[in-house]
Amino acid sequence: MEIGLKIRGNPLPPSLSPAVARNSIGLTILAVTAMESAFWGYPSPANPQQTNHFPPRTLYGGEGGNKDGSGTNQHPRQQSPPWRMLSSMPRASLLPFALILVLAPASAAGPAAQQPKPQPAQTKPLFSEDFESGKLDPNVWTQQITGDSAITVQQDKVAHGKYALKVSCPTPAQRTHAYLMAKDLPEALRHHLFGRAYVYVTPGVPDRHTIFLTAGTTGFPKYRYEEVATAHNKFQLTYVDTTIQGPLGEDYHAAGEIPLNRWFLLEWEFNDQPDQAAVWVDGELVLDTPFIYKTTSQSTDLVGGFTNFSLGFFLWGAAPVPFDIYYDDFALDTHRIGAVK
Ligand SMILES: [Ca+2]
Repeated sequence: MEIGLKIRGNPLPPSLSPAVARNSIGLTILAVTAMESAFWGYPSPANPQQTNHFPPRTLYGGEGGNKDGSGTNQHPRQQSPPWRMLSSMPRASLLPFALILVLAPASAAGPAAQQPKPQPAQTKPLFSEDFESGKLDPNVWTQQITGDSAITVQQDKVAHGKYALKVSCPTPAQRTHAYLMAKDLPEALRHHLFGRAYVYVTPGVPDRHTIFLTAGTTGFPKYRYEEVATAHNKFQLTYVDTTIQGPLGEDYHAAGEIPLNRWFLLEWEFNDQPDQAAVWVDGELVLDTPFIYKTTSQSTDLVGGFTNFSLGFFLWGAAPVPFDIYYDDFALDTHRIGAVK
């Protein structure tokens, strides 16, 4: 304690971090104890086997003395216990040596202690597209467009940076689509994935079932997939199998409301084991639902692996008025990605 107070009373060397200081105080006490031990010959914590010059039971007085309890035959040192004597002159004389022992390793550790801790690297999502190249990489994206629908990378309306994607339905239409499609998704996303995109819908969405994005198998438009869609201005989460004839293997659930004429943060979760999907808007959960194949009650591996992704719009019914949807900062990963940081 005495040494510790002295260290605290003086400015610590810059290299002496709090952790090093704590260790130094401990080492100081240990060093003084060891020196006391060497000097007076009683065991130190570092060397409990050390031979004592005096019988151990008499070191601190309590059980020392004659058999008759008079205590008159104690060794002169025992009459004044060594730790009491060391608390005055001997301990003070040992202090410089103890400080040398303590501060030398602390100084040697200085440069290492000054080095800042390595910060964890910013983890980039497994798949991401911010459109900042100003164009679409044909090695990543293919396009599926019908009618007058269009896909452009533009600068008029962006969530972040200089560019964002625009998909448009410029004239009243029916059963049309404009999809940006990626294939060969990373293996880690094959059965369970999370997505994030900034979305701007204007002036509104068709009242009919309109898909924003899907994750599913190859074979568009005949494929199995989960989707984030809208119908009647609500969000709709759907499992669909368009590979079969007759009634589609479809399970859909709706909730919430599509924000219009402003950027919003759209997040989604697609799970195929078991089948389930969720959607968040601006960080708030809108809908979280399982999917069950209606004819067989199967509820896992309905898709059979997410290998392809579609982003844009797919209109099942009629669009009585034109509409545009902008996307920016699209990303996929194995966990929720959250807002752009
Ligand atoms: Ca951007």
